[in-house]
Amino acid sequence: MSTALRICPLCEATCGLTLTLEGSRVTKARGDRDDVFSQGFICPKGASFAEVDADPDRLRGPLVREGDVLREATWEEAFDVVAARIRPLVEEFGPDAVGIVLGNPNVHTMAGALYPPLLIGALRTRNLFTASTLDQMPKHVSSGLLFGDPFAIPVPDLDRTAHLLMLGANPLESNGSLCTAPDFPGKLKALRKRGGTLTVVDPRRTRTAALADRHLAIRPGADALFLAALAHTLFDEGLTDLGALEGHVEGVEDVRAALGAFGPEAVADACDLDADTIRDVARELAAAPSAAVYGRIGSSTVAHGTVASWLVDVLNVLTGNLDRPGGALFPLSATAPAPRPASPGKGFALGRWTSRVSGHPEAKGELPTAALAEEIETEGEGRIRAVVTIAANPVLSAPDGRRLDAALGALDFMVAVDPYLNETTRHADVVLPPPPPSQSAHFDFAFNGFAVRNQARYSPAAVPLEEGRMDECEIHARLILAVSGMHGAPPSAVDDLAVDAALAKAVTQEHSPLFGADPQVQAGLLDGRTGAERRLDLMLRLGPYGLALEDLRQAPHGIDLGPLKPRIPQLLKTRSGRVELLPPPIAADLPRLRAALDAGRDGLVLVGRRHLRSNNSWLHNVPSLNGGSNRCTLQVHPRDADRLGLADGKPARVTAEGGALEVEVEITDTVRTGVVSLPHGWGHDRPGTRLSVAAARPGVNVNQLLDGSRLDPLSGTAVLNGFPVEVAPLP
Ligand SMILES: Nc1nc2c(c(=O)[nH]1)N[C@H]1C(S)=C(S)[C@@H](COP(=O)(O)OP(=O)(O)OC[C@H]3O[C@@H](n4cnc5c(=O)[nH]c(N)nc54)[C@H](O)[C@@H]3O)O[C@H]1N2
Ligand SMILES: Nc1nc2c(c(=O)[nH]1)N[C@H]1C(S)=C(S)[C@@H](COP(=O)(O)OP(=O)(O)OC[C@H]3O[C@@H](n4cnc5c(=O)[nH]c(N)nc54)[C@H](O)[C@@H]3O)O[C@H]1N2
Ligand code: SF4
Ligand SMILES: [Mo]
Repeated sequence: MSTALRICPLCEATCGLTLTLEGSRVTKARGDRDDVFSQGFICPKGASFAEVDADPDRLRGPLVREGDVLREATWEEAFDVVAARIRPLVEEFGPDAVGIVLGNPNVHTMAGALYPPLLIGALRTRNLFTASTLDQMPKHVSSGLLFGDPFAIPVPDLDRTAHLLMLGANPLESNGSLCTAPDFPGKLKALRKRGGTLTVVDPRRTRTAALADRHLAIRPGADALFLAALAHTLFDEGLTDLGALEGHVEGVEDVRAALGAFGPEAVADACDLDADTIRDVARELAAAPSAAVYGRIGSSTVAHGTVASWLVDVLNVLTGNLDRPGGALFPLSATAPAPRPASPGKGFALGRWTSRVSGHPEAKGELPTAALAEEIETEGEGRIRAVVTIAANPVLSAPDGRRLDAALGALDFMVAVDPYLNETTRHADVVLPPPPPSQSAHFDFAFNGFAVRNQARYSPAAVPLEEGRMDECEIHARLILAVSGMHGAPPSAVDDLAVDAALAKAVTQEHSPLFGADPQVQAGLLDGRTGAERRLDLMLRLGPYGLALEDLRQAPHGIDLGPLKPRIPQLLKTRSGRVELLPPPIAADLPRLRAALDAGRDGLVLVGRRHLRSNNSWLHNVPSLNGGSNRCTLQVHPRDADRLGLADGKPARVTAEGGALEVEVEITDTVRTGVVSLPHGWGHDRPGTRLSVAAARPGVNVNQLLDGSRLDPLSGTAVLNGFPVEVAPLP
């Protein structure tokens, strides 16, 4: 028996795990008490790492389609088929004939961080779809517009803040998002213990809300109105104070004018909150010695998601809490490029191109995932004929899965990089399965950039690659070669190109630690057994802390790089070099928000929820994570149940614009009146999958209720929360 350390890849908290190994098998996982960041914290998902890792339904080798059957194949055969089938489509129909679909686990693997940008670069397709337009794209857009950088996302300073106003997030189940913080629950308890206050805005009385000083059960979709009224009150009562940001912000008076129509009385009814409460929240925010406003999924995947995300940071700015300790700060990760001197940047542009069928503007180079099906189905130049999915299950995670299911089935060619044969990958012609996480090295390229403390940790693979397996980095590299006409070249060529490009740039940048160095010599100095390791080593060397891979190897429990520090004005990349508080695209969207004041509010709306033992669509196949209280039920308030004639434990029919489904009712007053809640990621009842546990308790796909037409227009993000439904008992 031995142990190995591994950062948990199952949510954004990135806890350090200590794995128990018997031979090359993981038998147990516990929290690593010496981890510099997570200090031993673990949740039930992390504790089930061994089971997740050893799931017998994980594919062991590639699959290649022969007629209706996906048969086992060698890696050589599989990549031969990819090259032979995709290249002719690109050559005949151009790069846009290939759609790329990237799912959430890409932010939880080294491969997913390092290679998809190269794949996109190699294919040069504009048909890029990711989980971001089902999730956080509104925040990228608001940050791009405010700060000139879509990745400059401030995170609440959980360990030091005196006041946290949290909207549409339930970290006691999700363990946090766009705020990487192991033991988020403990940090909220510590906030209250040191005399701080927590306000939670959520139409459900979640476990997080139960911990709060104040819970506001807002009407779904109304967060932007509520936040606008808070800002309105700050202006109205002379409570704005930019503090150290003074001189670094433009447009404050424009925001005051733009929000004139959104006083507390004006929004109260739409939010279903009283005006005095809204005023109190604004006053407390202004009076707190330090405060952070933080919004997630419930304020993002809604009709006014970008405006709400913008207002979150407008409030942080107006109260002087942006970029100050105890407020909302910008992390600086060890693999971020070394900071350049403060100077105006290029700004952030939206809508540089539009989608072919519905004319949706691109955001951050992406088109709305909700529009993927129509881009496959609709004849004409630029139609998607082949799809590459990597770690994505859009048949369950995106609106109108049935339509997408049919569209994927009608493609000329599809390749999936995925460990499972599931609702989406069952349509692939080639499936390329990565090894389980114990056999992969890990570094959090993405989440360190959203972490509440700067730190760096590296886990080498805990056990060697099993016979017949291929590392996911190599799968990605070979895939890039196969689709770009370089099939057969060594996969290291992909990493070499990336290293050469990064070095060529760095040596010309005065602020780079390698300014003026000889790129060839530097390339020769890189350390690492794999291309991915060498690239990590290079990014660390080019980064702000002067680290190298060897430093991380020497510190297996991680290196603490200290609390977050102010970064304005250095990080701003707007054209003005300042925070641009009222960006024109936001101003142009405010009339739509104003119209929401008069929208009808009768009828039921649906919101989602997450369970501590869930992970979107893909952990339902692990027995200990499926069952108990983790069930796919429709939560209904007792008064609504009475009115509608619904009974606890009995089936109901839910109908909306995208279709209807039948699901068991759970009566609970944790959900407010006028709102029902159904979790996502369920609906494992399609044929042709290999998910024996999930298929036995399939649940229903909530996203079938949507037809893909409801989007936040600025970000192309699907409205997954707060859409109208009808519910009736089933005889
Ligand atoms: N109604 C509703 N819909 C939602 C949401 C909601 O709140 N409500 N949430 C949305 C959000 S926030 C997100 S992020 C999306 C997620 O949407 P997706 O990313 O499409 O879905 P996931 O369920 O995360 O599945 C990802 C896929 O990755 C595979 N996978 C797991 N581990 C690995 C790995 O190591 N490598 C590779 N290559 N593949 C792997 C899984 O088998 C699965 O097929 O769903 C969105 N959909
Ligand atoms: N256990 C578990 N953890 C996860 C995941 C998982 O599936 N399971 N998924 C991971 C992913 S991909 C992500 S993006 C994060 C998401 O992390 P969170 O953002 O914390 O997501 P949720 O737990 O879904 O919490 C969203 C809350 O928003 C509320 N809500 C819905 N509509 C509205 C609204 O209009 N206004 C307001 N104010 N609230 C609203 C819902 O009731 C819900 O409680 O979690 C990650 N962690
Ligand atoms: S909180 Fe997230 S990262 Fe930590 S053990 Fe649980 S699933 Fe893993
Ligand atoms: Mo997500």
